[in-house]
Amino acid sequence: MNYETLSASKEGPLGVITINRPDAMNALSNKLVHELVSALTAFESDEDVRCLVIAGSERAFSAGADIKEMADMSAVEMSMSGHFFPLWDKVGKYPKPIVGALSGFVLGGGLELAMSLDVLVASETTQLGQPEINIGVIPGGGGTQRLTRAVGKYKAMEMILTGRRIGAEEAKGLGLVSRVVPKEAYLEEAKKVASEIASKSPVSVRLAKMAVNKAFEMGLSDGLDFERELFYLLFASEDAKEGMRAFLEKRKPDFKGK
Ligand code: CO8
Repeated sequence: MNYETLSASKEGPLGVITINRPDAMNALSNKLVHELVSALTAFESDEDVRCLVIAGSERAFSAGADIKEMADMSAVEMSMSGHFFPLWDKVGKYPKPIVGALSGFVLGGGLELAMSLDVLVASETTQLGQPEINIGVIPGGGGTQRLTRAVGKYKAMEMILTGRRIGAEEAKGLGLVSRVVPKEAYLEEAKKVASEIASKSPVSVRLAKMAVNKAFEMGLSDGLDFERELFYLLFASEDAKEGMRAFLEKRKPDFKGK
């Protein structure tokens, strides 16, 4: 597929999406989010794609929603099906694992996009923030909820109420990114992590992602029950039998996603 605002390509078992609006700091325009969801949907139905990577450029993963586009919009226009808002939840509910390759500005909707992904690799130049307060709005793509769950109430309040950005190392200390690497290496490192995930059973990866995400929605007791049901369910998969047999036979497993 050809897209205007991003590129999407396959690299072995990886689906790689690169956001590409250099003139606007990769701001998330309506078109961009539609194309992003369309690329995600295409990779979802491609059985060869076992893990995705979403990257921007070295200068900006994304500086958030497109302010030029939003400035004159009405609430009604935003909530209608032609706009990306009704589509947005698909990103956070995506079934396959996604590694975010972060560098430069990761702001507003850009940080909300990152926080909808599963593993975040950041270049040491990364700056993360929710600056919406500076333009008279608030995070609208999940920031008040996901940032609070990721870093706790007080840091989230500070970031959201002041709009202040934090650097990659501070973000790592807060558990907001998984790892920080030099700027030359962030994309390769993200692909390395994605390849490692892609080598596992797609069935157990999918259920593991589902179970971890449920931790944000359920109480502990219900969450533990949910996890146990998924654990039992995996014993119906060929991959679980293969994985355990391969361990006992001292060889690498050959996971088929069945
Ligand atoms: N939207 C549109 N254009 C942008 C955006 C943006 N978010 N960010 C940067 N640009 C444009 C600039 O207007 C400028 O364009 P031009 O050359 O035509 O004037 C170009 O990118 C380069 O930007 P700067 O000249 O400002 O570059 P600097 O290096 O001086 O500054 C910053 C970089 C710090 C990133 C600065 O551009 C900035 O503060 N940008 C705005 C960040 C922001 O406020 N983001 C939040 C937006 S609101 C939001 O995200 C709500 C989320 C709602 C949910 C969305 C779910 C998807």
